Amino acid sequence: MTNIIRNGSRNLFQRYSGNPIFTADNWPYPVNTVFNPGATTINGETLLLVRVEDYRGFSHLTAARSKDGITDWKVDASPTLSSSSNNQEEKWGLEDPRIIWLADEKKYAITYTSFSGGGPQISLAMTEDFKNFERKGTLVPPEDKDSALFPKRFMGRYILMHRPIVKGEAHIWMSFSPDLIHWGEHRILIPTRGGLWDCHRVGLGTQPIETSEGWLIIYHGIRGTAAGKLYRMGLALLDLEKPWELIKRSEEWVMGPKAEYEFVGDVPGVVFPTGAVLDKEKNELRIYYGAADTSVCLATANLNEVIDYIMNC
Ligand code: BMA
Repeated sequence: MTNIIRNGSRNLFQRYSGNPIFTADNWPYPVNTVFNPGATTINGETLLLVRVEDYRGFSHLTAARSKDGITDWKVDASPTLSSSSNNQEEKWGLEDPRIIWLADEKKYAITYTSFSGGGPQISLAMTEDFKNFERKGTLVPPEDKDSALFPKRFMGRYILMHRPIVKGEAHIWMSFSPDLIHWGEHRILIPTRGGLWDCHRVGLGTQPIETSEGWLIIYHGIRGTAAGKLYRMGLALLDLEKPWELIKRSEEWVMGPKAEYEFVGDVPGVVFPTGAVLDKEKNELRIYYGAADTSVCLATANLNEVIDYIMNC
């Protein structure tokens, strides 16, 4: 395979030269794969909550910490958050977490896919330290995936972005709640687009990122091909005060599978962004993503260039 990697639209995102940052081979205990991590910062460090698939095919979440978010990771020696056998809601494991800091509650909120016998659904856990977790149960029932809360309330309401499957269609939806328990006012925010690279399915990628121009949304779009599905990354911008208003959406994908590690693995052709950290000093956006459902990778971008691109595309 060639060493030349095209980065996608305008080379906005650069792959880290040390990718993948995690594989099953450098994990502290035996596992099948590690991928699709949630990301945040805590005590001045970057924390990834990595989805880890065991040899039964069930997933759990394990924390990895690093000072610079790139090197010298310390991974918990055993699973950090896993399903208990008597929890029907999480019977087949926990997947694809997204993390936000809820300043009002002074807690991190982790939304994740809990796999119940009835299918994938969205659950919430709160934590202050990524050691002790308070489970809040299911927010929305199957079939649903790819969710994150916004880090603040809007007109007193929490907002959840998520991706239910309704009549076979897979669009990104938004729902509202006064208390994180009762959800309503469900609406489609980012639909699939016929003919384009995101025609088959779309789903939220990383947690929403607050910028001066609006909430930056990084999402994945899927197109079926003769060789299987391609999972690529696109951008959207939501109004800062009224995030239910879509300001912009990129027509092109901004990163798609090109590197060998994005094509060789359990599910080839997958770039699946799930975590973002903004380095405000460098104005650098670090995106953590799952590659081919097999490894954890990193791509970086200059935030100004990303905003410029989305505002003018
Ligand atoms: C999605 C999710 C992700 C996975 C992706 C590609 O539906 O299940 O966890 O990375 O498919 O297989």
